[in-house]
Amino acid sequence: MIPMTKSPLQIARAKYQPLLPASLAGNVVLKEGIVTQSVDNHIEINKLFPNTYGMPLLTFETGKQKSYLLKNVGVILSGGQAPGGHNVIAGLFDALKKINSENKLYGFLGGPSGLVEHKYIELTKEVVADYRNTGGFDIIGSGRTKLEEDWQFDKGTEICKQLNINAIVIIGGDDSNTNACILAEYYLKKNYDIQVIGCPKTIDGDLKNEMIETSFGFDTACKVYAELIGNIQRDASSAKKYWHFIRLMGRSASHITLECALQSQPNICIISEEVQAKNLTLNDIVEYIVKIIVNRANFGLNFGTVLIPEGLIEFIPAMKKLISELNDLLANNEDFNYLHTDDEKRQYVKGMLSADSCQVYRTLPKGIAHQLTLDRDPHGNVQVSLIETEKLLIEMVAKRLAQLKAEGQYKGNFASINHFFGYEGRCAIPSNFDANYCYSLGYTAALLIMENKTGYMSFVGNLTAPAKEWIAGGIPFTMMMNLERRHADMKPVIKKALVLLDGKPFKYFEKYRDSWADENSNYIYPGPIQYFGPSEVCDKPTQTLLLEKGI
Ligand code: FBP
Repeated sequence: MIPMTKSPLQIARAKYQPLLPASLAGNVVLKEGIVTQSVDNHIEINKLFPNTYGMPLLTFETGKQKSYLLKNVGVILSGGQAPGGHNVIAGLFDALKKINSENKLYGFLGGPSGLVEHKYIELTKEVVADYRNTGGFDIIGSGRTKLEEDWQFDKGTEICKQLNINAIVIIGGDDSNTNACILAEYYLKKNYDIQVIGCPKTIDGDLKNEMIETSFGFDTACKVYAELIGNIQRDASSAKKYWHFIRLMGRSASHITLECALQSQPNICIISEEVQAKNLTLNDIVEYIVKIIVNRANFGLNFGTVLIPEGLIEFIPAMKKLISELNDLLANNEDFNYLHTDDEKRQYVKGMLSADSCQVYRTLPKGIAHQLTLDRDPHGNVQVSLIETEKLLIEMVAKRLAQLKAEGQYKGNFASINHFFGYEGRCAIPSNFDANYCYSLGYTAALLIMENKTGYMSFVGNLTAPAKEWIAGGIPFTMMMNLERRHADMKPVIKKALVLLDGKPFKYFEKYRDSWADENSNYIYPGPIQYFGPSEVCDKPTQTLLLEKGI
């Protein structure tokens, strides 16, 4: 047998031609829509972005043939991996080359730092060919360097001038597109003639708004996690002896957890935004979980599934206050970094916190307290993926069940297994939805560049319809901005979209969750993503998107 270099699916998938909206298939004309304003803090955002504030919405429609100037473009993958990034690059490349084969695409290596450090490759037909319809960001790599200082922008300008780059495409989440907005404004202010276009990436699903229906990667990642949850549910109801506590990636927002719950119907699912709105404590959450475990045990069912969003800890009001104090403390205190042992750090932190927060900090298991003081990411966020909330909950639930057992109120057996799903889904082979969506986003980005636009995010909408009926255009970055507290200061940022408690996806979950929790359960087993086969199996968008659209 000849050793394999690619799996049969990789080979078959490489031949897949992603679908484009019909309006982009031939020549296009750009239509300007209504002028825009920021989601909040209009006066402040307008003042900070005088050159890019208030630009109109843009859409592409079928048009007449038109000639465009020759352009070289640089592309950056920024932040965490999300399935489909390679297809954004493929769409961008194909559109540039279709318009003029002399147009060039450069990829900056290792994320935004590639621009500053002048590390790049030219993306040729041969390079791109190997990555079409594949997961991962390995074509050029990614990184989390924050582009925010003038010297970084100027280093970027140098390399753009050297390579005759007219435009930069930044493929990233809310923080990276915030940086893209600042960069676009800077280049206009300086008359540098370098355009900046963004693409909405993140598995977290929190880069969405009135116009951006979803970020790319959310569809594939959720489908991968939901498959795994379904498999665990089959195992749980076969073995009948374990409670599985499953933490799901997603940083702050609970979109991934909610979507996975809608796809798999677990016994218990915690939504951070609800915890915050109801002002719940950690003990309230534990009591809620315990009640369901005790009830199922009364029916002889000592097994089940619990979904926990990775950002939960930051949404419990007392914990939020503690984390916010820790953020300020870590941002402004060099001394902390010179302490060596965990105990020294613990003592130091206790001495700096307010009385309330210190009390909360003391009651946390040492491991979790330590995890809360680990380095922030370059955007000042707690690295929630490193905080093992599922283990914290297991520990607290087990303790409470032991108490109830001693009091004769719980007759079951509690054996638990913890899981964390995040990295398993971020580089999966993109679903048909993400493969098509990403290709269209990249293609649209190229057209925005050809139309000399800057300060825009590439936009593809009407996503629950077949791809041919999708619409494409551009949304001004400034339309998505507001002021938020970062690193102890108020900063202009793209507003993160959290789960809306009056939104249709949450309402649906709220209506059915009790019936999923009781002795009858109602597990669903989504199975693996299918790439070839009937459309209702292969092309279905997320439940979140379907419910939001009232479908
Ligand atoms: P982005 O916001 O950059 O898309 O990253 C998403 C994410 O996967 C989060 O869900 C997670 O908390 C974080 O990245 C993990 O970061 P890292 O890749 O640095 O471990």
